[in-house]
Amino acid sequence: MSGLTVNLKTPITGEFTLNTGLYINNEFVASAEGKTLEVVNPTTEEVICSVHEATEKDVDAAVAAARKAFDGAWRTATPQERGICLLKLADLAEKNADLLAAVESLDNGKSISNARGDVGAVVACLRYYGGWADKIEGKTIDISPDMFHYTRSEPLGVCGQIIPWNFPLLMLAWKIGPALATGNTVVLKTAEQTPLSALAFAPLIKEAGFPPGVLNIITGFGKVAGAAISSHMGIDKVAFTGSTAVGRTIMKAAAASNLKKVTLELGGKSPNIVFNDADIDEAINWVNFGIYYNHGQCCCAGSRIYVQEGIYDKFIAAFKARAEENKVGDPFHEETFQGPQVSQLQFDRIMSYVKSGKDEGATVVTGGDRHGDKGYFIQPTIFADVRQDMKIMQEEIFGPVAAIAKFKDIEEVIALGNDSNYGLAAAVHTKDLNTAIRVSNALRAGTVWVNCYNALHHQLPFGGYKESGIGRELGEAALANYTQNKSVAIKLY
Ligand code: TXE
Repeated sequence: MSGLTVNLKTPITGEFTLNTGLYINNEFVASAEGKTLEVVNPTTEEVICSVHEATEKDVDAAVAAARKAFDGAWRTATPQERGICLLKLADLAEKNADLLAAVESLDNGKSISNARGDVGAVVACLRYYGGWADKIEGKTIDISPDMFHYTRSEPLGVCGQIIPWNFPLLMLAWKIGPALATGNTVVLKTAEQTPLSALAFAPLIKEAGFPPGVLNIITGFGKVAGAAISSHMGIDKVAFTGSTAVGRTIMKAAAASNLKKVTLELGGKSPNIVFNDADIDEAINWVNFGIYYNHGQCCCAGSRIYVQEGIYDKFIAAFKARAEENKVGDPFHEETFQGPQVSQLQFDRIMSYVKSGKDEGATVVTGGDRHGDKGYFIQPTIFADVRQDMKIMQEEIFGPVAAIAKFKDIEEVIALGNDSNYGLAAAVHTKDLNTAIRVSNALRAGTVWVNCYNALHHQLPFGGYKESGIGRELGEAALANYTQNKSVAIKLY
């Protein structure tokens, strides 16, 4: 493939031209080996276009560009200048919101209303970190009248960032925001399933005033470009969002190469707990949103639903009615809530979990099948009476499949909630403040929501306990992932 652009069309944008090359040094270039990868529309199962596929040589080129920028223009930029670039990037993303959202829906299959929400969150995240750029401070530490001690919060260097397909543009923003605000340079690899929104975003980087090489975006496969990033000797830090299995591989590669710093945001199997005294209509809305938002493709999806015995039957009947109202279909229809799953592979994985739920004897309350006969659509599915040892209660399904079980009391549900290798998120629905606080404190999860779900915000740290990850995204906490402390000790004469 020699071309570096393709003409595409969506119902929102009409025809537009998209760059398909690798974005290195503020320009689109062809992959060194001329390889490409096909991008499939999950709604139609048809190929949208091909984009350039980065291999090891391209990773080397991107790392060289990022290193040059780190040692040069980005190092000499003032913190305020870094912040201004990020703020401009946020403005440009906002200006191009329709295009970015439409490309996201086309490529990922998420409903256009969700895609617009994602772009809004991208803008907010970039602005937030733009504001942080000139507030990264050190300390003076008084030890002796004959010495002067201070610390500096310095960038790590060249950061490799590997992101998944469930929130392609939002994960990009979560990753680049804190990295660039703190003075690092970046080589970011998109997921092979969903490279297009990052390609639509990339030209904004130069327009925002970032010097060449500060932010490089490459498209490619995990086992090739992703592996080259995690084992690269010229990369100082790798940040990853994706499966726990690949997270382990990346950590091993980091250890075996140059001991680059590692942060991981991995899978989850988050408990969503509904007590007898909860406002049942509210709880059902949040439980529905917790599991079916983004088609269940959320690391923090509330996929284990524990309902107290006094309201169990009533809850299941009402939740069934609510889930059946979710509009499944064409992501470009304004009223659509749930589009297709991202790929054939994910569709097959989810359907095999649905089969296992049926085989292990859980009760199908609704759904349990594909939706329609074209595209990777799956019916919103509810399993009730799910035993704790069933696969669908233990493993991350990453699809629109809810597993529900009954519990008696607070001690039992805390034990059930914590009975998982994961610890990303959890939620509690109750009107009793004591119950809410006791359960929130006892659950081993990085985030707990009370009487709501998926209430993420760029100001709040987000990340996992246990096998759900290392480090925190968002908020002030994410800055620590991208800085290192230097102590300077000065002898006074
Ligand atoms: O993820 P992968 P997959 C979970 C979810 C899902 C499962 C599998 O349960 O069903 O993972 O999804 C890159 N070295 N999550 O297979 O493979 C890859 O190119 C370096 C949770 O799609 O982890 C992509 O950019 N990189 C999740 C990214 O890793 C590698 C989001 C994610 O892909 C690599 C997505 C390698 N050896 C899936 N292999 C969340 N936490 O939100 C792959 N990659």
